[in-house]
Amino acid sequence: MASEPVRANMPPLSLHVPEPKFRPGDPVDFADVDVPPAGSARRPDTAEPAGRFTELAYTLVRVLDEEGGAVGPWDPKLSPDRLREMLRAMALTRAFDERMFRAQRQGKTSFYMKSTGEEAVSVAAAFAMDRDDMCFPSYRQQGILISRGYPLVEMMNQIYSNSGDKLGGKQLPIMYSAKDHGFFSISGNLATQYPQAVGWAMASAVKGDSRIAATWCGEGSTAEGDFHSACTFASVYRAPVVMNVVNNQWAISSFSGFAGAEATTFAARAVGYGIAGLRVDGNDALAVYAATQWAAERARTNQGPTLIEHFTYRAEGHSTSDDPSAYRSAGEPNAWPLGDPIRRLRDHLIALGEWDEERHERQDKELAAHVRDCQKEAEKNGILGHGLHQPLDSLFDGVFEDMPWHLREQRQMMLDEEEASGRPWARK
Ligand SMILES: Cc1ncc(C[n+]2csc(CCOP(=O)(O)OP(=O)(O)O)c2C)c(N)n1
Ligand SMILES: [Mg+2]
Repeated sequence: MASEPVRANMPPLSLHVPEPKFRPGDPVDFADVDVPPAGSARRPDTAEPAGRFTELAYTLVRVLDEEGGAVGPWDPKLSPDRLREMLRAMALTRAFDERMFRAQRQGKTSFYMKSTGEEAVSVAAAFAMDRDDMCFPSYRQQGILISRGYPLVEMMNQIYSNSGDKLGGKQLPIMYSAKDHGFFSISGNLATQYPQAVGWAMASAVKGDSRIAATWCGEGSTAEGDFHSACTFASVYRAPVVMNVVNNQWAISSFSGFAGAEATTFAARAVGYGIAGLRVDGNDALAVYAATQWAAERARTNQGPTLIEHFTYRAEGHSTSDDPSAYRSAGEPNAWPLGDPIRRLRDHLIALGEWDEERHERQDKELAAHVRDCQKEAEKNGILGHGLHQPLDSLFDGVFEDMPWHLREQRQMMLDEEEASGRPWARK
């Protein structure tokens, strides 16, 4: 019910409710997306005060140009071997995603999340950081684990929650945890990894260690309070941390406007906190590598945190539970002006004379076969709903060092009921 206006001579107040530009069926034109030329952003010294390069929060650091060249001051000048390794890790991430997506459709797991189109964001960052730096990822940075050589079979065991799952079937599929690979347990609660990463980085400094932390969240997650408290702590104590915002334009069915993208960039959040801010072409593996390397050096030399916005596009659904055709135009993924990260790195290597299409195709086939072999191996430990689960009484393990009496009681009740029901999986 509308209330009586207090000031009859004033227009009524109203709110701006963001609306995405394109909905299902709309033709897509991204002409108003500002894409500055590759090589045009300046590269400040890593010791420069953040306030001196605020323009870098509003442009795009880009290295790969439209002809497959690598240009400008951010070119990390990687060897062809290193470029090929990075290309392989990105292609392997995509092959893994394809296979696991299909496994979900075949009913072998309840859930999967792809990172299609965003492989550069995780893989190039993993290549630029040191192996012992600690990563606090969101659920879309499987490329870090893959780049660090974590066994695919272990990832699959977790996805299947089978008897080989090191996490004991206690985590949602894809929420890996691999301490020995510097990969912090993924949490489903958005942005919790941000304060955790800053806290870990502060602890590393307090202990006089030289390891830094890095964290990732989606652009939608920057609307969470945790993102902002993490930025405050990181800024105040100059924590040695690299904070990444993966702006893939969508947060399930909410477009980036609901997290503030209509008014400013996500990298510009850094300006208000007095943190170094970089806005990077997230589909340009060399730009992601260079920005991460720059931010890591800044952190390691006690110059403080960096907030990096990776401007990219979520090429497919949010997860296997999502259907993007219900809320966005099918034309968007192909019209996205920053292209595909794997194709762009491939074209660069081809332009250098260090790769060719035939080798690329052969590699794709090899990787698909490798993933298939790993899948067969993992399925020996079981899939969703087909025996070979974690023992039922392990449900209560791994939480308390000494199980409290009431949990011991509950555990016994469960086992007694299972025994009485005669269900086969009551037995180990
Ligand atoms: C605190 C919290 N709120 C809501 C959700 C439900 N949720 C899961 S993913 C997601 C979208 C996140 O989007 P974004 O941060 O842009 O990351 P992206 O999925 O695009 O990588 C939402 C709303 C959640 N998991 N946690
Ligand atoms: Mg998003």
